Amino acid sequence: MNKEANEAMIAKRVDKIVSEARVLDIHTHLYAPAFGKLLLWGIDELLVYHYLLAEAFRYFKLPYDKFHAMSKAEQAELVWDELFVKRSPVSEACRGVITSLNRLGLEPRQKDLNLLRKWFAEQDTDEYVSRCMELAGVDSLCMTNSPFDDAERQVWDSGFDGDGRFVAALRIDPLLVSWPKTCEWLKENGYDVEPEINDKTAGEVRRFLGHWKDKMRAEYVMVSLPPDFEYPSSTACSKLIDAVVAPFCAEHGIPFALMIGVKRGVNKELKLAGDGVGWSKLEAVENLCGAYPEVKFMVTALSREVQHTLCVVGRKFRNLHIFGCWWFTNVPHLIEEITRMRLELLGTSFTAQHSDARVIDQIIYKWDHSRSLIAKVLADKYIDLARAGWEVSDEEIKRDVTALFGGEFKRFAGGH
Ligand code: HDL
Ligand code: ZN
Repeated sequence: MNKEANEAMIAKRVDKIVSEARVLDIHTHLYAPAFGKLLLWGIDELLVYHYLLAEAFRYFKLPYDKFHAMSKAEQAELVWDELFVKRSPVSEACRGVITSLNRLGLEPRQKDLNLLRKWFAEQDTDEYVSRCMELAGVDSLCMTNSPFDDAERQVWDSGFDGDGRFVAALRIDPLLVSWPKTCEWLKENGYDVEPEINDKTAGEVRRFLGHWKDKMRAEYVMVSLPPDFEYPSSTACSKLIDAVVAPFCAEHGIPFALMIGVKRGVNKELKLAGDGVGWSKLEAVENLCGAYPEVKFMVTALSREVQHTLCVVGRKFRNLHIFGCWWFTNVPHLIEEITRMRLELLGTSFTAQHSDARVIDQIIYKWDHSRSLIAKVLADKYIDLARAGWEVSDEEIKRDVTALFGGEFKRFAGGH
């Protein structure tokens, strides 16, 4: 077979293997069906996703609070009109809605949303969740579980039959980024803490983490941090990492995930859609990984500009697992750029993507779009290998893709 034909064949093989690969989605905002209304799905939820609201508000003239006072169906109509009827849905979040509808067998160019609503209303929740996971090729996914969320805490306190496909992740942002306020909250919830982070307080906060880790059977602890996150520093965040989170994760052998670079509330009028990005220093990650070689750190960064630095830090510390193209980097040209950079600097020792889905139907598009990009980059790398004299087998491609789609995370988190 000549060189061109062989390389075309490699790309074809990679495409097939990647499209069929099973996924562990290691970060989402989805909930198991037992969480009831907390699990979001259907056309209105797809259209009022905060990614689309940010884009639609660029055309809206109405006051923010007037929009927020509307029903989800009314909001969805306005979003559909501005982003899908008046203009081509070329943005990643808009194209995502089209991909998901299309893969579900629905006509995306449906002018009448009520016909789509009628179809979604006829779906059985459990069956629909399974269908979305099957279409997305997602075997299991990690939720984002916050004991600070009243609605969610009620579900945990009332108890429910777990669904093995939905893995818990203990989210602790209020603890680390709003300590004085959270110290009060902990006191009101039965923990003998005080603002000074002394041994007694640290012990009580570790007890709080232990209670929720056990109740949720959480597989890792997660926090999102601002661009100016510094470690070590005199902040409560830094002191709580030292006194509470790092020793807790070391003791329980579970990873500590840091999502770095989010500027919360850049435009508070946009609510969930109002967060922005800042260039984040990564010395904090170097210092953490170096200070706690026994702790497993997972890190993703929000700004494009620091992705290369993050890869280099990953080369320095084997207790650092880099994951996903988070939020504003979850767009085709950056997924391709970041995945290529990571393969070239880290081999397959990272998790290529997570969906960050908030609406279960989204996992269909988020994984469809990412698979085709990851396949393209992987094919390039295998073709480079072939040109260097190394032909990969289908088994080896499957092994590598399994690693990138959750297998490497399992190895890293499991410690084996
Ligand atoms: O902090 C996070 O986990 C982020 O992913 C935010 O939830 C953000 O709103 C989001 O959904 N990004 O995709
Ligand atoms: Zn998220």
